[in-house]
Amino acid sequence: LITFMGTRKLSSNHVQYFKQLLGSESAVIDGVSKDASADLEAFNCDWLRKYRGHTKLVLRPKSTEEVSKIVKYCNDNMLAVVPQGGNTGLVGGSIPVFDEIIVSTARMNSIRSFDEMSGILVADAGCILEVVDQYLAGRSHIFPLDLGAKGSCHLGGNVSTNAGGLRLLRYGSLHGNVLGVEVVVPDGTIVDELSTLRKNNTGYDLKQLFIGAEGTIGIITGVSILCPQRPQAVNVAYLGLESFGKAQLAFREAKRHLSEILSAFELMDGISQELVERVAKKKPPLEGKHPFYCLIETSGSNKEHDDEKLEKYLEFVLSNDIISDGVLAQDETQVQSLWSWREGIPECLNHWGGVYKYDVSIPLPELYQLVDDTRERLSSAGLIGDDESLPVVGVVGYGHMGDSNLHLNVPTRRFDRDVEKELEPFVYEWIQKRNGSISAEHGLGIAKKPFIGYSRSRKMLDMMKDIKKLYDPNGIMNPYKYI
Ligand code: FAD
Ligand code: 2HG
Ligand code: ZN
Repeated sequence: LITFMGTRKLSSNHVQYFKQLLGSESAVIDGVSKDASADLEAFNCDWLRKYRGHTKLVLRPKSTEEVSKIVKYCNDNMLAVVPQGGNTGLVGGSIPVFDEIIVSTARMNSIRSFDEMSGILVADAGCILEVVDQYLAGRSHIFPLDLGAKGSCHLGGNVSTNAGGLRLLRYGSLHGNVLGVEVVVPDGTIVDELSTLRKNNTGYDLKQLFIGAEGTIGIITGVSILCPQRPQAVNVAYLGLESFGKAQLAFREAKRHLSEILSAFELMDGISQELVERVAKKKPPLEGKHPFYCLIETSGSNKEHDDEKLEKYLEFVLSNDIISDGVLAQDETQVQSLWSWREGIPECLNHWGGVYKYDVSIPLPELYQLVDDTRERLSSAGLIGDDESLPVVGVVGYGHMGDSNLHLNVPTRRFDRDVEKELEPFVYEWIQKRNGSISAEHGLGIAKKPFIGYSRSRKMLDMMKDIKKLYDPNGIMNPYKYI
């Protein structure tokens, strides 16, 4: 195997050091001195089954001090490291490219403190998002981020990817909610910036560098985050619409009628819902078929007020022909069931051989045009159809319409060179022409690294490279990714 330029190959002496350092058997998965391929498999393969690493060593530290000693040793010995959380990332960032050592945060999973007065939580990086949210639910608070992978992803992974998710529209980005981080930087130093202050304008706000850095300049070991009060009333409506133009009107009206209680506005196209129906084999929420669907969620403090506002909104959009049909969840089970038609899309699209994924920001009026143009391109190339011999199952568009963030997904029966050639650089050029972003929320990892120049200027890239060189001069932290 080839190791990173300048970094060294792992030896059994290195492994011995880590075994002594971490003590317990379960803290080291050692594929150097024996065959451990079965145990290493889950760490070497990503959620999309698209990227495959060749690590022979997974380290599972229990404390920040252990992470610090691991990283210092790696830096001193020029050993490359890949931080891994829940391994749900969609750009291959958590998978080693060659045989880098994986440092997993799975065993660092304690909640350190929670202050009910301020809503500020301090927790280890390896806490699972859903577990934390349940903990907060018992204390009348909510985690300000929610996403389909919540049952597996870790807070450290969320912060390192600056995950956006389903309620960014309401609670804002992690750049605003994260108040502090504890990070082990590549020379092994622990940077303790676990501030619990909302305001702190003393110098550069360097913690922001680690939010969305995808493990390229350090390993996040703890986070401090502001959590809102849990809403007492949650309503969900699922709407059928005849065009993307009407979906925009529905969004405009949702902001007007529901302003302060609007907590999600999600878009799903007709094919996304047909594929969920086909794969999950469940009955759709609405009777007829519609070209587009929107999911609206409201979260507020007074059920009666919220019901009234939402009913007025639905009356308005129905009587003005903005929506064709709609259904309102009557209880918590129906809330979950309606959400499953949106949250369940990525998993259902993974049902065939593979999925080409583009996670883009575009000004709202043109958001869906990219899907139409891509579909037309792949059709003209004769690559889409129900015929099993054709590679493409469909061209699907859905996403966080409230944030102008589209997920263009192309599920395929197999990863295929011809499909790839039609999609890239076509999609990236399309985005560049509209000054959009080629990675709105999933990050760069290995998948989008070569395309960063479509969304960032030369000068910005040079500044990013300077930062990487400054903090990680030996290039040991998540090499080959990002920039
Ligand atoms: P991993 O996949 O383990 O790692 C992701 C990156 O962060 C890698 O580069 C890794 O090296 C780095 N990293 C991990 N932990 C650390 C750490 N402690 N310190 C430094 N670097 C670290 N994303 C969204 O933004 N919005 C969504 O709505 C959304 N929905 C999703 C739904 C599904 C079904 C799936 C599978 C993914 C979804 N994602 C979404 C992708 C998203 O990035 C992740 O789910 C999540 O934020 C990653 O967390 P993780 O712990 O799994 O990180
Ligand atoms: C979502 O919003 C996630 O469901 C995943 O960001 C999107 O798989 C995708 O493309
Ligand atoms: Zn998303």
